[in-house]
Amino acid sequence: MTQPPVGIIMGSQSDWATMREAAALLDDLDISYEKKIVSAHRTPDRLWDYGKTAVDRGLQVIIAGAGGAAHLPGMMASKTRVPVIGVPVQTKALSGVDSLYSILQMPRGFPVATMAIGAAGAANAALMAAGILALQDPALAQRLEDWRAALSASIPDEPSDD
Ligand code: RP5
Repeated sequence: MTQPPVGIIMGSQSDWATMREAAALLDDLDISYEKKIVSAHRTPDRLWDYGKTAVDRGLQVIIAGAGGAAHLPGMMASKTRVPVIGVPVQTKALSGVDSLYSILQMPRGFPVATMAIGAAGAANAALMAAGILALQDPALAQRLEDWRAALSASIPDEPSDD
């Protein structure tokens, strides 16, 4: 089996309801991916191994979602040069602002491309990953162009009362 170019990782099973939005969009664009639970706090050795082997395994983009004290994207960015796109998962206690701030303020040298909180952020993470991969893949570039055009075409000119 060939290595998928995208890794979707998340801190907990509870993040999957959000992160499946990224997976669904990658499916729409016919981009293969792997999905794993990798917790910065509960499975730090798994995080270490994932980051350590990411380049050699051929991963090209990592989408990392976490909530609360959301250290997974930043720690992954510290461990691998594979671009990391961070998704702040919406939390009950602080509505995901905690997740956002935990992911966003990386120190100089170790960037995380931070998306919006929640489902929209997860979907946009997939589109960001697609855009990165499309730089080297003309067929994917065309699929992404088509996807964007279809979205634009679906927006009505005027609001309806329905
Ligand atoms: C984080 O803690 C996870 O990313 C998740 O968003 C949050 C809560 O996890 P659970 O208690 O639902 O497993 O590490």
